[in-house]
Amino acid sequence: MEKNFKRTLVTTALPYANGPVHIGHLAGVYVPADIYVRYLRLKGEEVLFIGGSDEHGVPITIKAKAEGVTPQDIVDRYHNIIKDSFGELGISFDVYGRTTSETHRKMASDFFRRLYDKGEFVEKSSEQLYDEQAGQFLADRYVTGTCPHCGNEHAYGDQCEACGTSLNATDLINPRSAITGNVPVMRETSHWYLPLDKWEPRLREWILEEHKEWKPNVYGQCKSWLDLGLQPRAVSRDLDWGISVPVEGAEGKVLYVWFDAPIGYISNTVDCVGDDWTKWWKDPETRMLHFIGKDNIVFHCIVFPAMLMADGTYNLPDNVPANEFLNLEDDKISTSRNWAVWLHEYLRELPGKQDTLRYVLTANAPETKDNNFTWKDFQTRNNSELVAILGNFINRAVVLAGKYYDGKVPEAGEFTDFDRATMDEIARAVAAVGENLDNFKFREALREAMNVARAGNKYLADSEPWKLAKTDPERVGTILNLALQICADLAVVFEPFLPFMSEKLCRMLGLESLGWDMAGRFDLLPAGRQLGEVELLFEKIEDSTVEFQVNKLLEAKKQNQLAAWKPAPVKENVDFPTYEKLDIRVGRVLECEKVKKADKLLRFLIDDGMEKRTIVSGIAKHYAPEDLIGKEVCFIANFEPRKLKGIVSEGMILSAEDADGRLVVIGPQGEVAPGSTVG
Ligand code: B3M
Ligand code: ZN
Repeated sequence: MEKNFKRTLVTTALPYANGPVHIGHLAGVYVPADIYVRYLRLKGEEVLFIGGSDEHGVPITIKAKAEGVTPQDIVDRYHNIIKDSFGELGISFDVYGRTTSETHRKMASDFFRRLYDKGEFVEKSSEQLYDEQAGQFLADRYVTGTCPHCGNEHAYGDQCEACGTSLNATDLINPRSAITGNVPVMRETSHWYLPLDKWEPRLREWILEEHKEWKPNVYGQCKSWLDLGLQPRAVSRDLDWGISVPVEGAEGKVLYVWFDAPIGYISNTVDCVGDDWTKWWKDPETRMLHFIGKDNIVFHCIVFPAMLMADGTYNLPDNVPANEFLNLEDDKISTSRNWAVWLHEYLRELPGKQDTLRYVLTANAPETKDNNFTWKDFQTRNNSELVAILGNFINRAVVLAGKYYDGKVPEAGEFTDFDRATMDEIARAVAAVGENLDNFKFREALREAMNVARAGNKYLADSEPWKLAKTDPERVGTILNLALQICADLAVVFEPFLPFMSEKLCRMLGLESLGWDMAGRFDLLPAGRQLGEVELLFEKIEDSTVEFQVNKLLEAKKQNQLAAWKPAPVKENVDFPTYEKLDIRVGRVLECEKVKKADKLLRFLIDDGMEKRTIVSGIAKHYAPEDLIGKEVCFIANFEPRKLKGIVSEGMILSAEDADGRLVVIGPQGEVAPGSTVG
């Protein structure tokens, strides 16, 4: 529905403060939201950008238990890490709050109480999963089991991450306690339920009829949930971490984290603007957007809107531009497996490279489907796009102005058709940037912004002002004037994407403030303006940087494999005569070489005490042949000969395999004559 709005409220999912944020969070939510907000600000629109940490819920208590500290310790630690790293990446929140604040406790508690007093909840007793050893009820992530929809064996009690279905703990097949691993028992408890079924007709109308413009991935998910039929959802839990249910006799019960967390958007607004908050939440002329990842769609499109409908005085979101997931080096990002690029570590290890990360994550944004981040691609995009196109063009324009015009903006003469064609292409690309941003198409918007730089680069390369300095100085002035105007356009169009670069560029060009209406103009810099000092905008990323990062990931993978490794189970018993049949001996390696066209195989010539025998062994990946020559090895002497790559192998060399899959050849610890038997 097209409406005219006066202002926009932008919220971003509140990350659980049980760990730092990683590139998956950034690409899915925070970078696109920040780009959008910066764009609106450049357009002079009234906008409020809300972020904060989600500090309740089971993920926090599980982490606290694992570390033997309090949940408060956990959220204090991670809230600060997350907040600081967002700030350093230039995510320009107007407020970054937390759901353990007093404002929030009161806001969420009052919200519940209002709905309670209006009779919007249904109180129901039911049998819930209970861990007798831990002495507590199990809900949400305290319980894992098999998803009834897709069969994933590691589904959580609130959601299956494999198929995205939102679940109740009692839906799980073969449930297990995440605290003790025990099979839970059923125990009676009572909770308050929000009857989503009551709101289903309105939700259907509102989403399926009135918001056909939502992204297909969001609209499609909503439709399939609505088509399955909505059930009442419990909004309280038996837990000791959270906001107490404000009803007499509800001791030991807290608000369900997904009830309180979205209210966090409201309380953080209050913390930011005080009494003015109602304008942002209740004035129909305010537009509300939720930026989230795909696993949060149901809560933002169905549960939270139903809460807002039940209250009846709030606006509903106008759009929920949710993204899909980002993978890392072709593997699912995973906090528990440490398969992630953590923002706070990135900022420490690649200082000053915020814009490169913002650029790469936007260029690969998982907007319509899951996407992949690789360090190689990160390097390529930095070196051949940011350095070679954007940085190179700006640097050339400014350096040439330094060389021929003492660092001043030259006077422009008559523009030629060639100049005009460049201007037209830039005006087209700038308009396309805006249009794509309006439609939450950030990748395409970035590509078009880059096209402005491409056009500039091509303009300088084709017009070759350095060749005209002697013969046609006036033309040189025109070319450089236009090139510098294009630089000013770049400062504007890239501000939402690469704010650090844009700020430096503004300093170089003497631009004091930016507005979106400046983009695509060619009169932003007056002739005669003295340019500032030339600053380096982007640096090449060396192979060693990429190698360091890739090795770090490989190390994480190795640690995981080691942690998961278990020795193979012992095989069935054999009796002594069977054992005796095996003839194991010591041999000395006389020759050892790689087998041609077989990258795993080594050919050995072994002195077995009587004669020389050839053995082919699959350990080429683990040894350099020359390192084995002269060594004593153990081998099975009566192993049936077999042909490998055309070579007859007369035996088998023994080696051990460790958790890494590394093979280590087995030999005697002391000196032994070749041919000695082993047993
Ligand atoms: N903390 C889930 C998540 O981080 C949750 C989002 C809350 S948004 C109100 O994926
Ligand atoms: Zn599932």
